[in-house]
Amino acid sequence: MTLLGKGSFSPSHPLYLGMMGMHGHAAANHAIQEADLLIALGMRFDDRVTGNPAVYALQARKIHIDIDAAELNKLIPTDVDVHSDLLPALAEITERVRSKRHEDWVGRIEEWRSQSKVHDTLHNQPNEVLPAPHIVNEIYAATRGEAVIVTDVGQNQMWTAQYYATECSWPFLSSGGLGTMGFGLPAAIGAQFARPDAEVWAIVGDGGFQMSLHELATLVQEDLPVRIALINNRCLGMVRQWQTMFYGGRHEATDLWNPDFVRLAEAYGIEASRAGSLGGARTAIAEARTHRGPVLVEFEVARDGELSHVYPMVPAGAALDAMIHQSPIAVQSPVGRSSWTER
Ligand SMILES: Cc1ncc(C[n+]2csc(CCOP(=O)(O)OP(=O)(O)O)c2C)c(N)n1
Repeated sequence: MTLLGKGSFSPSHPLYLGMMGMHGHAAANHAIQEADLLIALGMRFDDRVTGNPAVYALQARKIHIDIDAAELNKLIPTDVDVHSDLLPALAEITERVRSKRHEDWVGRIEEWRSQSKVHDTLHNQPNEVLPAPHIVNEIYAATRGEAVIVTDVGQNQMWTAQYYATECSWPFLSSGGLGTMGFGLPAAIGAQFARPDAEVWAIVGDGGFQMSLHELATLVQEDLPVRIALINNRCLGMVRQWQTMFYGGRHEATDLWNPDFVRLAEAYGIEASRAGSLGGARTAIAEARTHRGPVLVEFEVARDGELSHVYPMVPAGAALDAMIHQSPIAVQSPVGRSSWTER
């Protein structure tokens, strides 16, 4: 699925592959590149999901169904395009096709997936480090996927998309193609108004949070129990990652001076805490869940080094299956493998 498609197909289904694209799951990207048929439902083949369009899914015949006729044959030439709302189109197609099994193909996908660590449960982590994916995993484990998850834009967004396995009836709200930093907190406020009884988490970075943090006042004024998970890497992490990986480490205008977020939240009358270790994060998340008003938890994560990057990554302009994976130096892996490497 695409970033905005999260929540439309259950992650517990055996054919669920996760997210595709630049920071997608390796199995999804490999499957797309090697498929002989792609049925694209309501997606628009943005470069963030295709990688280099010239070498995108070359073996696949492509069927594209979209409600917006302008999207058909815009970026990727298709064999069949259907201008329709998905619901009637899928209902009609389902009537006409017979179900088939493709054991070999599913087996290959299983192999790619078994080599991937994204979505693995976390065990035996050293307590002194706090890789950002673990924060999302802890929120996922605590909420069992039953929360409204809202992200900001940047690394926080990609980690959340990768590690929070959104169940169908639970929305995943994220700013897609517009990529609007500052989206997270106001969108979470809207979500909490819409679902007053739901547990709403805003997972944000320190840069984007500062673009709309004045809305903390709205949280208090309206007594909205939004939980804010602030992943503080003291920089504009996503842009800095590109500077590190593709611009010779020249970090220009991406390091941030930040206020003391805990004291800032407290100044608004919002309960706040800080965590810099896995154990601390787990405790802080558990406490945040029991609090009945708005709450902010600041998670201190690395600004530099391999743990500060989102992996896997398809470099801009590369083929979708030319993913860069974390070099095998990092922390003990979640499931006892020797590294965080995803193949
Ligand atoms: C309003 C706006 N300005 C700039 C960008 C470009 N941009 C995308 S991600 C990013 C960095 C985000 O940093 P932060 O909010 O700290 O999140 P992190 O990537 O560190 O998780 C920037 C500057 C954007 N998407 N929106």
